[in-house]
Amino acid sequence: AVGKVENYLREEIKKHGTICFPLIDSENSTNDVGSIARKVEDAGASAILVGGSSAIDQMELAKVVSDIKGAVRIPVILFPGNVTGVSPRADAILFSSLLNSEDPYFITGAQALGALAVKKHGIEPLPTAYIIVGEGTAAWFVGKARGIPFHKPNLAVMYSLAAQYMGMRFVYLEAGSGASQNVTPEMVAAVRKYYEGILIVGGGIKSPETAGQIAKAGADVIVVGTMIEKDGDWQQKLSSMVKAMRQAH
Ligand code: 1GP
Repeated sequence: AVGKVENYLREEIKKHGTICFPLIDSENSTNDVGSIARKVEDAGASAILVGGSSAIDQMELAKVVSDIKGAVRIPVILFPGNVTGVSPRADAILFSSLLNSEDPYFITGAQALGALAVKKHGIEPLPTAYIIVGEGTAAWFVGKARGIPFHKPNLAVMYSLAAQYMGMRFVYLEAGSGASQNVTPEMVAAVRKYYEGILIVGGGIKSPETAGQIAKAGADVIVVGTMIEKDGDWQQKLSSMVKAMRQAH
């Protein structure tokens, strides 16, 4: 069933066209994660993703989630790289299957191991097909993905439509954190034409121009990670990116 967070996200998308999920990495973040969260909320974020591809320290992750929850009103959504990414106080989780992994662990194994913890903590699961595009990033390497070539949008369409037919209400086209190339607007547009769910796009997006193009191509959600905390005026830049996403519609 569709839960509270998902309904809220659907409303936000209806209102703004494309919304932004800044990603806060529980491992690389500074001590004052609360103030960063407040800044991204002020910049216009609709929710905050908390992740880390190797979330080693679950106590640290729990504290990061807790600090963010105490600082903002927007939902905190877990973006786990493994079972260790499940944390009690989050509002929701991108309950993801890495569809183009070559290792069943990342398709159904980790999911089975983590499912009861999600239930126990009352975290809302957002059924997500995680699809990795390109090669050479940490997500690609750790997830043993057979990355979809950037110039083969049809392959992304095939996976996305399969995800829809399997009941997944979210598709996340992921170029990988810090990717030198982002998912192309052409690929986003091709998937948009067929996939009837919430389309998330991320990896290597760090300018208002790119954010605008991807929003225009039909992304519902754009994830921005690496850019946060990068330079002195990142907050200003993030808010320009959010504006560009909204103006694309
Ligand atoms: C990574 O898509 C996200 O999972 C964000 O990527 O860090 O490159 O913004 P960046």
